[in-house]
Amino acid sequence: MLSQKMTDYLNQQINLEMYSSNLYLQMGSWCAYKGLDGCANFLIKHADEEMGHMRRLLAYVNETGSLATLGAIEAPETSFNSVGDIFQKTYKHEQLVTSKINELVHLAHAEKDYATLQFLQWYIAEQHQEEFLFKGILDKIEIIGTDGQGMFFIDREIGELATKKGMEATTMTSPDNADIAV
Ligand code: OFO
Repeated sequence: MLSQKMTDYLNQQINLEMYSSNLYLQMGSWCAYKGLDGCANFLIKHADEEMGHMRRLLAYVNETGSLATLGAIEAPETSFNSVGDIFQKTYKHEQLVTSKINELVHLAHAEKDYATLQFLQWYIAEQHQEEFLFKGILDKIEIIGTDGQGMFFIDREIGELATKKGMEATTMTSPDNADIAV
């Protein structure tokens, strides 16, 4: 059984994961509008993954006998300066998500809530992968550049990552959670 405080924190995380999904979907929409199909595919696929993160939390809260609740979700920004701007923002956003997961972990420790601590292990590993992924994209943008043909290559590279990321996520998923794998 979850404490009220833990229920509230987990519900806030549900909201943040939904916001993450909307943010990446909006970014994907901007890329599609600009003709950057590789970046659009990657970001829209990533938006789906964030919904998976949300559903995993929602299932856990309800399994404990608490009520998972959906609050209002802040609208994401709609215009961006460049692909570099987008991926700097995704990296920064993932760092924020990591800090929120860490807060949940600290609370679970403080409350000796070992079931939630165990549940959160997946998110700790996932956040490591997410930060690694977005930092890698930023490095590619830095190395290749987005001038002239650079943008064409960046878009292709990021489009290819959409497939690779799916493979990584599959191998990270524990058998217990396979039904909600993302
Ligand atoms: Fe992109 O991270 Fe969710 O948890």
